[in-house]
This record gives sequence, structure tokens and C-alpha cells, in this order.
Amino acid sequence: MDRSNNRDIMEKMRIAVLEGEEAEAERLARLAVETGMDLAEAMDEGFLLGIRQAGELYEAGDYYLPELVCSADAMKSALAVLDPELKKTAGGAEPKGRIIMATVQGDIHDIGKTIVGAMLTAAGYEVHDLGADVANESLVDAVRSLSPDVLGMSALLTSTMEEQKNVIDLLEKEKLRPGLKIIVGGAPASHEWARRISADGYSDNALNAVRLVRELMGQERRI
Ligand code: B12
Repeated sequence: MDRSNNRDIMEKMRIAVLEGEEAEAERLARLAVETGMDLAEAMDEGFLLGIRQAGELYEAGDYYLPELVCSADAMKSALAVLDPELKKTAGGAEPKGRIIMATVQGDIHDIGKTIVGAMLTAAGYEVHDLGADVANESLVDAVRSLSPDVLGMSALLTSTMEEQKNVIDLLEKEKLRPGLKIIVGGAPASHEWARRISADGYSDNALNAVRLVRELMGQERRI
């Protein structure tokens, strides 16, 4: 399949998510798999553009919550197809490290976190995605039992970003912080916020999140 054909498909992906067409988004995700498209690119330059634009329309007051929910559902139906495929491409080789991903307590936004997890899986990491609205104590328990190299926490609300700090404080209290790299993300987070709460890094998108993890683990190679 040639580049211009792929461009057409990615444009359809953007529109399917923007217009909240769940079945169409799923169909296009399957098409991407069947035709051997670069799935990271399909995500980044297709579906992701759609959810970003839906978010912008919502913030401008042109989309209401039900429309946003439809866009989010369409995005998730595409992710449900792409995520296992990305896992397959990473399969076989020794994992480059173990990562826990979660959206913090009180926060149900899980699209960004899932995309970051999927990209890290595709880059060869063993990702344990604990889901959204994960209680602080459950996160600490997971760190204790899985001993990950990296913990990634997503928060999309100004009211829940504080939980990123609370989890770090809890990990310190439980003496689980040494040796663990902690990365944070989500709309209200920033480099400054990461520094303030003693996280090891911040990224505002999934591709840079992979670079960040590589850097923190001393594996600088580009994807
Ligand atoms: C889609 C969406 C929803 C969907 C969520 C569906 C789902 N399953 O996730 C629905 C409709 C359910 C929803 C609900 C709500 N939402 Co909402 N939502 C959004 C919206 C428009 C887009 C979020 C999104 O998915 N973006 C696309 C993804 C791909 O981007 P992302 O999440 O930023 O992730 C990228 C990066 O941030 C980064 N990243 C993300 N996580 C991580 C983690 C790590 C470790 C790293 C390194 C990087 C990283 O990489 C990702 C990929 O590139 C945002 C607007 C915005 N500006 O973010 C509002 C927004 C976050 N929501 C908002 C609000 C207020 C709510 C509600 C409270 C609304 C309500 N009145 O009920 C509820 C929340 C309930 C709750 N307790 O959580 C506000 C938050 C305001 C604030 N400052 O606190 C926002 C900013 C909209 C606004 N301007 O008002 N929402």
C-alpha cells in the first residue's frame, strides 16, 4: 500500500474518532493491521488527531459531553484492536524493562495512559497497565509485588494531579522509592510539576514518553 493511500486512511481515522463513529474506527484499525501499516504512525497521525480535535471542540463549547464520550469510545475501540497487535510485534525478545502504568485515584481518563502503555509495549517493554482510577495503596502494592523499573502515572484533572505526589510520598514512606524511576503525564502536568513532586520525568506525548524511558534506563537508541 502506498503512502498517499495510507494518508487517506489516516484522515479517515481522524474523522471516525472526531465524529464518534465507533464501528468505523474499529474497521479502520483492522484495515491498518491487515495492510501492514505502521501502527504507531496510524495512532499518532490518525486516531490521536481526532481525539485531540474533539477535545478542542469540547473546550471551545462546540462539543458537549455526550459527543466527547462518543469520540472517546471510538478512540478506545481502535485502541482495543491496535494494542494487542503492538504487543505481538514486541513479542519474543527479552523485555527491556518492566513498567507499571496507571491513571491515578479519582480520575477516569484512560486514553492517554493506554496509548503511552501501548507505545512502550511496542518499543519492547513489559507493561502492566493497572487501568484508571487506581487507588494509591493499590499502586504502592503493585510496585511492591512487581518491582518495576518505571512507574508511569497519568492525571488529567487539576484535582487528581495531587495524587501523583501522594503516591510518590507513600512510596518514599514505604522505602520503595530507591531505584524506581517515576514518570508523570496528563494535561495539567509539566516538567516543572514533575520536578516539584520529585518525579524523574515528564512527557506530553507517547513517543517522547518512550524516549524518556529509554533515557532514564540508559538505553538511548531512537525508535
Ligand atoms: C476525552 C475526555 C474525557 C472523556 C474521558 C474518556 C476516557 N475513557 O478517557 C470523558 C468524557 C469520560 C471525560 C470525563 C470528564 N472530564 Co474530561 N476530558 C477529555 C479531554 C477532552 C481529552 C482527554 C484525552 O483523552 N485526550 C487525548 C489523549 C491522547 O491525550 P492525553 O490524555 O493528554 O495523553 C497524552 C499526554 O498527556 C501524555 N500522557 C498522558 N498520560 C501520561 C502518563 C505518563 C506517565 C506520560 C509520560 C505521558 C502521559 O501522552 C498521551 C498520548 O500522547 C480533556 C481535554 C484535555 N485538554 O485533555 C478533558 C478534560 C481533561 N476533562 C475535564 C473534565 C472536567 C472532566 C469531567 C470532570 C467532566 C464532568 N463534568 O463530568 C469528567 C471526569 C470524571 C473523572 N472523575 O475523571 C477537564 C479537566 C479540567 C481540569 N483542569 O481539571 C478537561 C481538561 C476539559 C476541560 N477543559 O474542561 N473527559
